[in-house]
Amino acid sequence: MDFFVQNILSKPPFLIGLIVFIGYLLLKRPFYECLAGFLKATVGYLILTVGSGGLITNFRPILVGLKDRFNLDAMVIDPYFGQNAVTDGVEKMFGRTFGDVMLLLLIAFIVNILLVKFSRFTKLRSVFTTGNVQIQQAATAFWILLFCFPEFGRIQVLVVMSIILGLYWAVGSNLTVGITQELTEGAGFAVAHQQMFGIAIFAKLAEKFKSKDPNKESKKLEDMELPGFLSIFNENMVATSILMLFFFGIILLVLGKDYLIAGEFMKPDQNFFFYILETSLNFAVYLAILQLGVRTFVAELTESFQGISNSFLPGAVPGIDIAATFGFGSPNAVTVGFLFGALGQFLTIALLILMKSPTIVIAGFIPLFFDNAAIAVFANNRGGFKAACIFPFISGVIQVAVSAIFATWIGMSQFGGYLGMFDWVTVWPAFAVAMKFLGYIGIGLIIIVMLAIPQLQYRKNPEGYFLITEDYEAYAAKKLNQ
Ligand code: ASC
Repeated sequence: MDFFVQNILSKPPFLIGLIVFIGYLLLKRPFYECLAGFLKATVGYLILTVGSGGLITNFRPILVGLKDRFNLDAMVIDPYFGQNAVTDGVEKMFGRTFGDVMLLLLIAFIVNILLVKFSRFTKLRSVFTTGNVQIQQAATAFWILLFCFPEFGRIQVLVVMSIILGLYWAVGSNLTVGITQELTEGAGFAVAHQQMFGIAIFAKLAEKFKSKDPNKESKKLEDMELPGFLSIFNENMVATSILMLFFFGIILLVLGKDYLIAGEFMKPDQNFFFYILETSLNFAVYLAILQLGVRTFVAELTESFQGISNSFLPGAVPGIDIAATFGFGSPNAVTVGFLFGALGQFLTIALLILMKSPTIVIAGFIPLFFDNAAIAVFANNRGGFKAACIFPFISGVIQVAVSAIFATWIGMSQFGGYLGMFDWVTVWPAFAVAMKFLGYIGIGLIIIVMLAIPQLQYRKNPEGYFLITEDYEAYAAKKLNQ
């Protein structure tokens, strides 16, 4: 069990590879094709993680550098900082450690598969495969639970966490099935990450930006043809490079050459201008790698998963990393979302400082980029350009403001970090309030609301609900005929 969880369940590239392998076996493909599918899926996913990991390791220290540079006593909002804060603080605050993460992951995976197996009743269609983020989420949920129920013993913690986290994973990723199928035109996956409620809500709100007049489509980013010299922004790689040069250029200038050399970001004999140029352009490099990874594995996953959905999980799709959506829709939406998210976050941080908030927040790269870029991708797809600017901005404000308030309330801020991703500044604080003030009734309420969400989704569109995963073309044709 430990072996399976350590090496496969918590390592999405291998889990997805295994799923592809089994899918092809079930489709009765020859063994060498199954093997080739496994390799392409795993290598593709590993390429994606080179892209997203490269972005994270290159740009996170730069943002966090602002904290040291100005000697701020601040909390970083980032899943890894959040996890460290839990590890460090949970013992001091509650005198406890959480050793059951791997067990929890296994229970969650089995429960998730069962919930999807009985989709006739549960209306759940997605299996969460992103174990690396489940580990971070389990850590934060453990803290929240102990904050609400300090008297809980090991078994109680495990039971309540399995139920609430398991429901969050299953219901959250199920919420993204429809919008992701529409974005990818039936690629056959959903999102399993940390902003599932966020993208579902913003995609819904983005519809308000649609023009009522069917002849006047709301402009999407990919439809915009900028004139004159601005036309260079039509090309994604150029647009990303210029905008990031501007964005990180300013931050690196603010940090200053001396700080960067002292912090070993930059070599003493390096030219400052070329250092800024290279660092900023690396953003476009890693984004291109990420998109190559998506292209490599998604086709394999789409095809092979039919083996699984034809036989024992009808109507199901795998839930995968949010970064996979960055290979679809407008590539410029990713950049636009990041920048407007940053605007929202930085303005709110400035407000915290001005208002002398007891907790100051430092922007972390992961919430800044992966949440807000995704929100823009989905908002652009549903509502066009304006939605892709406004919603990431709002998200940025919420990420900072609620993290500051919530992490202070539950006592995590003093340990330097909070997860900070969109669902963890909206859905989970709401869970915490319900459990802290209503106790067991709060737990009951959470369960009822979560179970009701897929039922309500189903009721809104009983004919299309499973058709969208089983036969996307038939679904799209039906929708066009309406
Ligand atoms: C996260 C997290 C990561 C990234 C990655 C994005 O939340 O912990 O490592 O986002 O999953 O591709």
